[in-house]
Amino acid sequence: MATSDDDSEFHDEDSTEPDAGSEAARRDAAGPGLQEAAKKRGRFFSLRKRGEEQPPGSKRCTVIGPTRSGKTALMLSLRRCVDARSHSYGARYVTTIGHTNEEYDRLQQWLDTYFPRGLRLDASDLGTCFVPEFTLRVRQRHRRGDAGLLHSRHKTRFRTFDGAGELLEKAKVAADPRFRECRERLNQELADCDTVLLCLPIGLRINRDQESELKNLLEGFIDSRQVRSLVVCFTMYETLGIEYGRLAYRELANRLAARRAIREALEHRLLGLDNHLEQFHLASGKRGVWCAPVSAYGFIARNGGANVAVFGKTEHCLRTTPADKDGKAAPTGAHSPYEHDVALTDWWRPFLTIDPFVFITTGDRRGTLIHAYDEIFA
Ligand SMILES: Nc1nc2c(ncn2[C@@H]2O[C@H](COP(=O)(O)OP(=O)(O)OP(=O)(O)O)[C@@H](O)[C@H]2O)c(=O)[nH]1
Ligand SMILES: [Mg+2]
Repeated sequence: MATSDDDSEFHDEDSTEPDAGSEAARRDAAGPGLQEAAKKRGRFFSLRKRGEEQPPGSKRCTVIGPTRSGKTALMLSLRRCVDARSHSYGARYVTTIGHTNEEYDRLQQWLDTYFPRGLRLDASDLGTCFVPEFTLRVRQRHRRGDAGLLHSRHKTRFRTFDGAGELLEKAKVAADPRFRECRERLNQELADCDTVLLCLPIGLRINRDQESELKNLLEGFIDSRQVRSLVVCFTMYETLGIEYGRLAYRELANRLAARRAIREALEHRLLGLDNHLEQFHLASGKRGVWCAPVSAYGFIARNGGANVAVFGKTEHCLRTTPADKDGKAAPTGAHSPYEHDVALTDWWRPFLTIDPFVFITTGDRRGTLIHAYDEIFA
């Protein structure tokens, strides 16, 4: 993959902007006048837990995106992406996922249900949402001859949030107390998080109501100082390679192709959002929008083709689908069925789904397909 010369732009440890904890303390000390002013600052401000400090080395990263944009599939694929080293950092960093919480483990268990179905997921229940946590360890690889040199290590505990895209539809949320509860949890996560991972399907248009609520949220992030980075994951990237057959990986796994594809998506299908993304990117030098192409399905190992079968109007499943218990191929449209383990460990290579998290951890995007927002249109 092509290289970008500028790394560590993302890291803002020397930032002069106060964090939520110190901000709250200052506000309390300054009395009601400043508190009033603070209220005007952003719609998430009042939800922020007062004085709450984030433990060092941890990140709160809320995953949002429209219905069926691949949020859950992205989270499901992280471990496999690390294990298969199908990410951009393999040559330089040893990357591992450690400690996980119960909700992350539950997510992993869903693989047992969904992998035999070729990673076709049911639509999320509006009334369920959860906060998977995991620790990402990133250690620079030792190379021969560099004994004695300092090697960088990073360890970040991620707290993420995953809920249904329909939580972005106000009318639906208003209709049921369980939905409202989930939406309140989402609001709370957004108020406390530093990074938002926004999933947008690269080849599809999104529902108008959800798009307009996303715009509202983006306006809130612009006003508030809490969200420092917005990483836009352009999901289902491999679908752009269907027409290339076995050349799909070769055509798409480079910076120029990624930049073109993201620009095309923003200019034609996600037109409603690009203005808001740009405003957030330009709002302060300390904040930024980053664009990362990802695919939970990925490309077929040793073949290069997109690992996707499309059937019906927009239904997708893995092309290399495992046989079900009776030895039959599960979903329509899939390639011939494979033994479960062969499909899982030989053919399934999610594409770069862990990259956004390694980037958030290290601030390093050399050799990746991640672009700063303004590079997309440069
Ligand atoms: N081609 C392709 N399809 C994908 C990919 N990831 C997800 N999908 C498809 O999109 C569907 C929805 O994916 P989910 O991960 O459930 O999407 P979501 O954003 O979590 O959806 P909600 O929770 O209902 O809002 C899946 O059933 C797949 O068919 C991908 O990387 N490539
Ligand atoms: Mg989901």
